[in-house]
Amino acid sequence: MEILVFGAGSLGSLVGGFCAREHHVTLVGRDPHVAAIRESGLAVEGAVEFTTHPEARTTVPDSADLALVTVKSFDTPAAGRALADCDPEITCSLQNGLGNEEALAAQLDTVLAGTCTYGARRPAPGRVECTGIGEIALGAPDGGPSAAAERAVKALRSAGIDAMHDDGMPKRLWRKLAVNAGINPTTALAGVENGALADGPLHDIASEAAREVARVAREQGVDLAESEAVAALESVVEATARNTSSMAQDVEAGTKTEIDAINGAVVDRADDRVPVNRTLTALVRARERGYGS
Ligand code: KPL
Repeated sequence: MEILVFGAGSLGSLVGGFCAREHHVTLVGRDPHVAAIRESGLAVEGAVEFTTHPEARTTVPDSADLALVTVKSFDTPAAGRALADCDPEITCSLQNGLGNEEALAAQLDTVLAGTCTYGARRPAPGRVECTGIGEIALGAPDGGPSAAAERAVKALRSAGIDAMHDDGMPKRLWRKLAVNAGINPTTALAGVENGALADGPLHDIASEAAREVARVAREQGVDLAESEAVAALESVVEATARNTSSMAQDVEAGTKTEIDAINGAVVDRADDRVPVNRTLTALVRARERGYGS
């Protein structure tokens, strides 16, 4: 299969690295990572160790059977426009936040929703570290059976990725949103690793943010209990205790965060009924405005 990974950050590089063991993979990203892969291949380290040689480019190729989108949520509309040129048969979002599938579907035909719990870090150009083996779940964004998801899952599994087709993606996406809405801004504002949310006031803030997300999910017709959202958050905090969340990394690096697609998306749907998400959104946006000052 011709697989295109759009976004050669840590997750895109890891998934692309796995896929390149079985398929023809094009990894679209930025230099110096892309140049280093062209020069010496992509070294996958950590929980699995191998070197692969995906095609690495800064622009999209002419065609692809399956496109995996791994860019930050604020780059999704641009990803959709760039991918429209190569018109992939199936496009799958493996991103944080709400609204990515809609943004891609504005430009592309068959778009799937996806979640990924593999952990990854990019220590240097040309290298990616697998910090935790997880799973990828794919399915139709509105739920229900999907032949495209079956096909994509088969391709990922043949490359050694633990992948599954979920016909209940809306609930899975909202549960993931609850986890990210609790962990990401709280760790980013406090400047701590995920494990610091195991107890105490930071746990209480993150759990309340997750509870609010569950309430909004139910208003949108998705049956997510508050207890389930908090249990999911606590289990991710435990499993990723030594990780620095993506938003904490962004704030530390002074780069744009995904606050709009995570907590901001919850606020957009419920406003004053989600005071914790509203406060976290305002605080992270204020931090972003203060970069460089
Ligand atoms: O998805 C994540 C992120 O950092 O964006 C979690 C699950 C919180 C792991 O760090």
